[in-house]
Amino acid sequence: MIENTLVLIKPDAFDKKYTGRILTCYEENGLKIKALKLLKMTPELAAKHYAEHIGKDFYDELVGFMTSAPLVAMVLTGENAIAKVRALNGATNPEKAAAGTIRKEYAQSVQHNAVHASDGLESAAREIHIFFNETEIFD
Ligand code: RTP
Ligand code: MG
Repeated sequence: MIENTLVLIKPDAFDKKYTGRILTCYEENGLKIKALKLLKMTPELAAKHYAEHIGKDFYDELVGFMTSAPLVAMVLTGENAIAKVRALNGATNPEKAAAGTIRKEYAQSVQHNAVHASDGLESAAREIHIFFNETEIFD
């Protein structure tokens, strides 16, 4: 099934100039960019995007980090894009991420872990529309 997914290159990886290498990884694995922008998250945007994590012990630190500096937001599309991108990203904690995954290569810690990707069809549809309107998404 062709799916769309919302991907963020988080402030740590953007600041370290890993954007090009991360985009190349996605493109070389059959994914296509449908939308792309640079932005700084606000606490309000973070609360929408991370609604499922509000109240967890890591939430305040997560929002502090995600709002600290610019990040890259994109919509990727392709066959099984949601699972494919999460496999390319690797485990949340880079210490547990498999060799060759983006988090193994480019992440420092469970918090500063380089990338985000939607975890299902419902979250993908919800997250895409937090960051992009229809005029910014191309086929
Ligand atoms: P993501 O949403 O970023 O693609 O990653 P994920 O599904 O693998 O991780 P999730 O459980 O959704 O957590 C969202 C982000 O919160 C930070 N986090 N910190 N124990 C902790 O300190 C902790 N747990 C999660 C990470 O930045 C994670 O990507
Ligand atoms: Mg998640």
